[in-house]
This record gives sequence, C-alpha cells and structure tokens, in this order.
Amino acid sequence: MRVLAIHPGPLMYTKIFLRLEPLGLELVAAAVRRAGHEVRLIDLQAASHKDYFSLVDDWRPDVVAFSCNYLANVPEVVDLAKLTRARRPSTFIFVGGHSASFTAQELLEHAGGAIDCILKGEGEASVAELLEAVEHDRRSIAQVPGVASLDGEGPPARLVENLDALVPARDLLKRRRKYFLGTLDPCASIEFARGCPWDCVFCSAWTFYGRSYRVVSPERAVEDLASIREPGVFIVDDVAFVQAKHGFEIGEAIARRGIHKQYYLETRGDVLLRNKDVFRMWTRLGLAYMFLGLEAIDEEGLRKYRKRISLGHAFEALEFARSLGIQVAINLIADPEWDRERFAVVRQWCLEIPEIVNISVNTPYPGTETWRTEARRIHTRDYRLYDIQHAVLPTKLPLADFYEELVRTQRVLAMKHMGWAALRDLASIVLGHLAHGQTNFLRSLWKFDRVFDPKLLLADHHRPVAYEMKLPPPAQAKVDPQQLYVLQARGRKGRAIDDATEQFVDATRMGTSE
Ligand code: B12
Ligand code: SF4
Repeated sequence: MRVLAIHPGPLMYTKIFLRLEPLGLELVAAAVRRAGHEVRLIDLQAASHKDYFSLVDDWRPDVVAFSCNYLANVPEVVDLAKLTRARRPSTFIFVGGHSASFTAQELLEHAGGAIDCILKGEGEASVAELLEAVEHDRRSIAQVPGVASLDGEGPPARLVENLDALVPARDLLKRRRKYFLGTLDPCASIEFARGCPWDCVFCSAWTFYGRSYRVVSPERAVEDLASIREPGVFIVDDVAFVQAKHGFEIGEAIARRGIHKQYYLETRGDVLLRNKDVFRMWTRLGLAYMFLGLEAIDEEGLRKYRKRISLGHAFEALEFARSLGIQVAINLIADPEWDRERFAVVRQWCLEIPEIVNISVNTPYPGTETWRTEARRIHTRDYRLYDIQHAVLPTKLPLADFYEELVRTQRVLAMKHMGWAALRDLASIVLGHLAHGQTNFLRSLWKFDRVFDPKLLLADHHRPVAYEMKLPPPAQAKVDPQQLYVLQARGRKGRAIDDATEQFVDATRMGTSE
C-alpha cells in the first residue's frame, strides 16, 4: 500500500527558536517500510498545507497517518483528516503520537468518522499489524494492540522490546536543511534512551511510557550517529545521561569512531551534579548547549512544583553547567497566579545571569497527575492554547496584563541572545552558516516581536473554537498512576538502570507511583 505520514505544523516556540525533525514519525515510517509498504513523509513544520494536498492528489495514498504529539495540534489534525476524507473517501486515516494516545476517544469524536482509528503508544510496535488488518480485513483493526476506534478499543498498547532494532527513516524527510536549533544550523535528532524513571506531577513523559526507561546500546547509538550528515545533533532524551555508565560508553565509542558533532541535550540539575564527569567528557566531544529544567528561582516556587531539589542544589547545578563553558538554557514556569511584582523579580534575576532563560506558562495536560488534581478550573477548552505559551488557568492579573508582563519578561530575556548584539557575538558562526547556505538561525534573530506579541496572545483566546477539549474529571486528591499509563508499567524491571540509580531516582522523585 501507499502510506503517507504527516507531522502537523509549528507551534509558537518552533516559529523562532528551533525547528526539529519529527524523529518519532521517521521511526514509524521506517517500520511501515520494513513491512513492505511504500512510504512518503511530509512535515508541515517545513511545508505548507497546499504541499500536503498536492501530494495527496498526485500520489493518491491508500493510508494517511498523522502524528499528534502536541495537544495544540489537535484541531489542525482533525481538520486535515476531514479534508483528506472529503478528497479521498476510501483512504484509511489514522493518528498516533503522545497527545493522540491520551485523548483518543475525543479525537475520534471530533473527527466524526474522518479518523478511522488512533494507534496509541509506540507506533513501531503495532503499525505493521494495523496495516495488515487495513489491507486484508478492516473489521479486525479493533484487535490490534493500542487501537482505539469508534467501535471500541483493542488490547493495551505494546512496548517496543529492543530499541536497537529501530532505525529512523531519515532519508524520507525532504528539506532537511530547515531543521535547526539556535546556532546548530542545520541540526538532526537522535535518541539514546526512551522514557523517564521520575514521576513529576506536571509531566506526561513518564505516564506515556508506564514509567519505564530503556536504552539504546552504545554500539547502535554510535552507528546511528555516524549516519547523520548534519553537524548539529539534538539528543531528544527527556533526561540525558541518567546513568553515567551509559553516557561514558556512548562517549567513548564516539571518540573511537572520531565523530565530530555539536550536541544539544536536556537534563536535570541533580543528574548533572551526580554525573559531572560524563558531562565534562561530552563537553570535550562537542556538547554545545544544555537545557536545565530549573522551574523556579525561589523555594516557594520549587515547593509548588514539588521539586525535591533545594534552591542551593539548583544553583550549584547551574554553577557547574556554567563552568563547562557551554551555552546553558534554563526553563522557568510562570504561574497564572503571578503578579507584576513577581514578573519584575524574575526579569531582574534573569538579567543578572548569563544563561538563556525560557519562560513557559504552567499548563495542565491530559495524561498528567495535575490534570486530575488541579482544583483551579481551566478557563479555556481551546486545544490550540495548550502550548505552554498561553494561560489556560485563570490568571490573577487581568489576562491582557498577564500577557503584557509575560512577553515583556520573555523579550528582555530573548534580547540578551538575539538581534544585533547576538549577531556581533556570533558573527563567525553566522558567516559559517551563510557559507553553507544556512539561514535559519540568522533569520530567527529578528523574528521575536512578530511572534511574541501580547495582543496576538490575547486575540488567540477570542478565535472561534471548532473543537472543544474534554474537561478533566472532578479534581481528586490522589491519583492512581495506573489510570494514567498508556504503556503498561513493568515496575522496577521496566527500568534499565542500576540499583544505585534507582535509589537516587527514588530519593529525588515527586510522586508516589510504584
Ligand atoms: C524532543 C521534544 C521536542 C522537540 C522536537 C519535537 C518534534 N519536532 O517532534 C522540540 C524541542 C522542538 C519540542 C518542542 C515543544 N515541545 Co516537546 N518534547 C520533546 C520530547 C522531550 C521527546 C519527543 C521525542 O522526540 N521523543 C522520541 C520519539 C521517538 O518519540 P515520539 O516523538 O513520541 O514518537 C513516538 C510515539 O509518540 C509514537 N508516534 C509519534 N507519531 C506517531 C504517528 C503515528 C501515525 C503513530 C502510529 C505513532 C506515532 O510513535 C513514536 C515512536 O515510538 C517530548 C517528551 C516525550 N518523552 O515524549 C516533549 C513533549 C512532546 N513536548 C511537549 C511540549 C509542551 C512542547 C512545546 C509545546 C513546548 C514549548 N516550549 O513551547 C514545543 C512545541 C513544539 C512544536 N511542535 O511546535 C510536551 C507535550 C505536551 C502535550 N501533551 O502537548 C512533551 C510531552 C513534554 C512534556 N514533558 O510535557 N519538543
Ligand atoms: S524528570 Fe520529570 S519533568 Fe523531566 S521528563 Fe521526567 S517526569 Fe518529566
């Protein structure tokens, strides 16, 4: 069969700071190809809806598969599915990905029959079986693990047993030069581990994977890395180098192969402090950017996010990251409760430090514990606003003032690293990009005001809402994690970490899951 795989369009953040290849969809596409089908892939972060429909009309796919990792993309995916169905009534249309897995039934209902099914969990695990059913016996699709359709649900989603068997179909992605992350332009993505052993209440990374943690072997990781042409590499792991041994082994294999790249990774402050030598080694190998989830700059804020890390520890991690001599970015979560004074304090603090500071807005997502425990009523059911740049919980300040303060703060922070000053500091890097025809980073330097504008943010709340998000269930004091998991939990044996690391995780995690 001809199978067309689609990643939806960009959200606010991706319009300026970065644009990254849809690695998950490339992995699913590879599994489809392995099963003997013809596959094409289109990424609407780098192509238009018109390009997509031309492809549908010219290539006439038998199957269309959407990726829906981001909740904010739900309306776009539903609309595209409906328009595709109208053009090609017999095409089988299905959706997979992170958010689709947590909102399967409501997605199907919004689509009113335009989506044949949702395939929950890891696409590689069951996509071949689903396509087999589509080709030979459509009535049997509801028996495929992870399938949800209007006729009912199949058995629970299956877990990929061996990550080493996976190879992303990077060759299917046209316009690879469109992908960049700051000065890493162009930039590819790679996965060294999947899942997260922690259980933060505001996060769905662990609930998706049943709190499992699996690793790619060092040999396989390096083989994949060696096949990447781009000089920049984004390591997509939720928390990089949870276990020092894994990080060292991959690093040593990279050094042996003589691979020279620049890397971006995200990790936790406590992991950084525990595994300092690994991060030192990676700095020598080309680590250029590190993103640290600090979340708050005061004890009250940290308590609110129930971070079992003291402020002293968080700053120690920041100090250490700084000492590596690389570009460090941190994230702070702005709560809708913030008033003008709180924003002013944050602005001041951020101006005093050299790091890139990213501010996101506290947003409860389906699939998280907070979704079921948050007593504050969400004040919008518009999926498009769930991009952690908009306020979906009631704000203490009038909404217009909240956005004014938020953007003012974000602008102050962004300007430290954008515009003419950035160009002056990074002139040699930018000239290098231009010599290779890469302009993504250069163009990003002046885009801020066009995208981050308090009036635009406010206006977004007044757009007509075609699809209303399902409300969370009545707030509960305590949630059984089993109710949240997409992939079934395997307990301790599902986490490929040694006992010392398991104990370390236990001492630093927020939740109470097994
Ligand atoms: C890497 C990453 C990014 C990257 C790259 C995203 C990209 N282009 O795909 C960047 C940095 C750009 C990014 C940005 C954002 N991200 Co992000 N990101 C992640 C992260 C850490 C890993 C995703 C990943 O690559 N995993 C590895 C691959 C192999 O897995 P995967 O993509 O999930 O794909 C698998 C399955 O989902 C499924 N699947 C996926 N597509 C399909 C399609 C079909 C047909 C099928 C059957 C299956 C299937 O099978 C795949 C293989 O197993 C996740 C956390 C997580 N662990 O999921 C957060 C996460 C997805 N991001 C999140 C958020 C909030 C954002 C932002 C909105 C944040 C912001 N700062 O503004 C932006 C928006 C980006 C945009 N689309 O415009 C949230 C999503 C919340 C939600 N429910 O919507 C997550 C879950 C993080 C979290 N802890 O809450 N992100
Ligand atoms: S450490 Fe917490 S926030 Fe980070 S991915 Fe794991 S569960 Fe999510």
